[in-house]
Amino acid sequence: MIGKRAVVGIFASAALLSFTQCTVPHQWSECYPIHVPRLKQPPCIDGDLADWKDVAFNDGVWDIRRLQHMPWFNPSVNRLTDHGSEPPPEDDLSARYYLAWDDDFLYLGAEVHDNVNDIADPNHEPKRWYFKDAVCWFFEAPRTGKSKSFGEGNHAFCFAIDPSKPPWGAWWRHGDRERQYIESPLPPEAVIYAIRLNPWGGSRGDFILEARVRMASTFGVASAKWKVPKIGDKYGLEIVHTDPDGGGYGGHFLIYGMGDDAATWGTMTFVGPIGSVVRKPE
Ligand SMILES: [Ca+2]
Ligand SMILES: [Ca+2]
Ligand SMILES: [Ca+2]
Repeated sequence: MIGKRAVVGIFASAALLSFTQCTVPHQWSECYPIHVPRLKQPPCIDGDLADWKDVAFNDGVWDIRRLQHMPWFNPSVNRLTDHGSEPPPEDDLSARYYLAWDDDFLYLGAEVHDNVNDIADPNHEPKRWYFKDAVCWFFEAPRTGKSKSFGEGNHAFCFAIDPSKPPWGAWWRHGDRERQYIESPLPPEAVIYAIRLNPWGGSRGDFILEARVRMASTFGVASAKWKVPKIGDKYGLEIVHTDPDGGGYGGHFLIYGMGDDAATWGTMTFVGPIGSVVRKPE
């Protein structure tokens, strides 16, 4: 017979195990499920997410206050820069990120409140998206969970928030069998994207980013083993959002992961279409 003390002990152990899994690097991804819906209709890439955001993955607003409570939070990496005339941290940067898919494309979206649009980089190089305002989605395609810094199967699709769309504006970092890092613009056949600055009329730093990336032209080119995803497949996911706001090496949000090690990233699952949130009639 199991006594009351033993039952309490079992529940305490289960709670401790669950708590541990949710807080230890490399083990938290199951605690933060990312279910990415398939779209029934391809959206128009025009800088307005209204045609798909209600049926995409979105887990609410991210700002530094929320990030502080995440198990992957590292204050030396997840940080915003104070130039002396900054608004409160939550007004320095906050964003919603959207993700969806179909047989051909990943659809990426962001609605961002930022106080300053900053794409001026005194030491500009095409690959230095992380010295500018930029949103970057890191994928491990497919998910292996093996610890490594970066390499085959890892892809980052990075968008500098420059509405003039320079040749380096949509960037692709990836690895293959021989090379850990390959840095190049996303090929024109692989990407369409749109940026709208100040979409709500409140700040010239606010923006909407809408993009689609062709999987066969990126994942499929880098690895002969890659296959078109199907419902139930899993990829690794991390979002890196950089916000220098006039400084040198600026601020970052790292979401679902701790950097270039794919084993620290979240796990996204490809799921079927979802419906919009239904509000209760009055
Ligand atoms: Ca649209
Ligand atoms: Ca900012
Ligand atoms: Ca900014």
